[in-house]
Amino acid sequence: MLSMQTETQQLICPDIFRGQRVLVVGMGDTGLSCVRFLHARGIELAVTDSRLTPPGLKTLQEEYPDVGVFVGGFDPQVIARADILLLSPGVSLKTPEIAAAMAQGKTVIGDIEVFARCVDKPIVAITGSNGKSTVTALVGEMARVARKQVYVGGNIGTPALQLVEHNDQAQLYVLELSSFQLETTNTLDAAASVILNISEDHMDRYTTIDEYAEAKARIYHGSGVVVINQDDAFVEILASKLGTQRKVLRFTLGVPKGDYTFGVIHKDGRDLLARGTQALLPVDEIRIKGQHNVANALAALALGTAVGLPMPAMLEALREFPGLPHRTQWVAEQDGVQWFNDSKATNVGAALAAISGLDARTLFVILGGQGKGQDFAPLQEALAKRHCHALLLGQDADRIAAALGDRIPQTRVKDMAEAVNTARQLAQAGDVVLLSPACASFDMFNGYAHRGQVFMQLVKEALQ
Ligand code: UMA
Ligand code: ADP
Repeated sequence: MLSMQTETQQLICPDIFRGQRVLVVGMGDTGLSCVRFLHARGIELAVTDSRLTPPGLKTLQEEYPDVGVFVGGFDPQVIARADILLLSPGVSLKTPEIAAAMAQGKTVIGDIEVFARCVDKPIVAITGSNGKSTVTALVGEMARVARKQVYVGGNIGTPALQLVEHNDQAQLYVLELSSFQLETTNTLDAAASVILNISEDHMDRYTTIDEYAEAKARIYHGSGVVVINQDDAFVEILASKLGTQRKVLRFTLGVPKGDYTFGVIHKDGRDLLARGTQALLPVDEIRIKGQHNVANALAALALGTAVGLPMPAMLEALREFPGLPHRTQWVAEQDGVQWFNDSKATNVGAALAAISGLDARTLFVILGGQGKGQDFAPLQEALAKRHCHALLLGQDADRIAAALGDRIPQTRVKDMAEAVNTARQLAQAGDVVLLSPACASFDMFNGYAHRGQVFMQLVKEALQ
């Protein structure tokens, strides 16, 4: 009986790429999800990765021994045999072999484009330099509280194509989209979309911040509701190019003007989230803390409203959502010193949010790692406004030291253990120790989560 059901179960978009040969480029999580998707539909495919031993290689060879695998570089002859290149987000369109394939007229798309062509349920799409995962998880939570069958994925972790087989029961998809994913997406028509903010990131992949912003602006393609951060001039400029036909909802940390704007109003000495003049929820009842999270909450309310989620369910989710790990996550308190893990702050904009958002007598901030070509000068400005001490580590410690200059007290440390021990010795009651590196972690760790876990473990040991 069960097998009969499986046999008769309809695959979504069974005929996509019928008769065409697809080369999956990249053998990470996205690449594997693409192989699974294509293989289930009987599409002729092969896989390539520039790395010699990409993470998905073993699984691929075990689960799909019939699929051709080409590692250690992109072979033009392998590319020549394909009609379509299904590109993983970690591979830039500027990679010479990929650019050459495009110049020859080959179709180059990403997994989100395939997703967009397949599913027929509303999509909430979220991008921005910072806050994407928080807002994605929050909108997902709001939908769950509203008892919607919701599927959450994309850059937040679960590759989007892993969600498509649920399309029959799905009532809503919530996707976090990176600029990398948006570069290869052409026909997405999200029911609601947002660019949360734009600040420098990935400047090792983009020539200018405008190029990076243009990639993000692709999220607004289509006819759905556009959610705009009124406090971000860059986002306003991008949205102004959309024409006057689109439905727009806005959010601001200021007082909202009109029913189409979410913001903060002040009543009886309290700050309240509001839609226009209508008060919704006291800010201090939102469980995730900091001004940046107030902005995230407002963005989530606007997105949820755009897809018809009931307000009481959305507010309940705001009261309950505890936040995601490694985002300004409270770790410990001892001798009056608070320790926070903000390892997910992989760019300057994110670190600024945590640095400005935490009260402390002296703020000890651990910075450093791979700077991705960013300008670190804004860190000096933010740190100079408060009593602080920077602990610098990793590949770009020298560049950060130069940007902080003599104005900011600083100590160079060789690794995270030394950073934690130094902070332990220097910090006194009323101080805060914050890991908010403003950098990627791959010079010393397997990723931001690994960096955060190592930090939390070291803090635990140091406080014993
Ligand atoms: N790589 C190569 N050669 C290849 C393919 C990849 O060197 O042929 C490198 C990439 O440069 C990158 C790494 O391998 O450094 C991983 O790339 P990938 O495309 O295989 O990544 P996936 O494992 O498929 O994971 C991707 C996202 N990663 C990137 O975009 C780098 C994941 O976001 C996402 O969760 C996943 O798809 C599912 O959608 C992670 C991320 O770091 C969290 N994203 C960046 C960010 O948030 O800043 C954009
Ligand atoms: P993303 O998925 O875009 O990296 P996250 O929600 O994972 O965003 O948060 C990453 C870091 O960015 C957090 O640790 C926090 O310091 C910072 N952050 C979160 N939301 C915002 C925001 N709205 N504006 C600026 N910084 C933010």
